Amino acid sequence: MKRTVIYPGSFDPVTLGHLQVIRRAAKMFDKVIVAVLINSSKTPTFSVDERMDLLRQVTADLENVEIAGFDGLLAEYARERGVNAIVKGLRAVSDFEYEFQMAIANKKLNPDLETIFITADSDLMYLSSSMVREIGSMGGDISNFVPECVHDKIVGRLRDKK
Ligand code: COD
Repeated sequence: MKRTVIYPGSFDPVTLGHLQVIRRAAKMFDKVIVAVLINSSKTPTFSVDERMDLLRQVTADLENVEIAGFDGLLAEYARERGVNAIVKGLRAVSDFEYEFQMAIANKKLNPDLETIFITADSDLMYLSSSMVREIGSMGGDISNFVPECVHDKIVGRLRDKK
């Protein structure tokens, strides 16, 4: 049986932390669907198309990774796609409570759905998209935080947004 997982998130924009979680998941599973939330209550800095485009570029070498968009409940999307496991990234303890709550809620909404947690390396543990947006929009150096191949695109967009 083919083992497929969904890695959902905002990816606004994709960071080296996200990329490490994707790479680790791609080694463990036959297929990884990276699913970008479309209907977020947060106002995104990058459009869904831009976020998906950046994700496609940084995962171009990974044959078993698909980039998709999803709307509504993750538990429903997983059911629609016939997938019974989702991958989440865990950073510091601060992520734990929120992620734990979501794992329980998702399991209640879809009892077949398991949540699997993957950590990034300790040097990427502090990294978040919001930090990248803030540093980048103030002209700081984000080259240690985002994949090299999309660095200039992200810097350009953050500058335009200012
Ligand atoms: N190291 C390790 N993991 C990381 C790092 C890092 N440096 N940075 C981010 N991550 C992990 C996050 O912990 C998260 O698991 C994932 O990567 C994505 O992160 P973000 O910030 O891009 O995305 P979020 O956390 O805003 O995504 C939230 C979801 C879209 C998953 C959530 O809102 C959702 O499922 N929404 C759909 C509606 C729904 O079903 N709601 C009910 C949920 S119970």
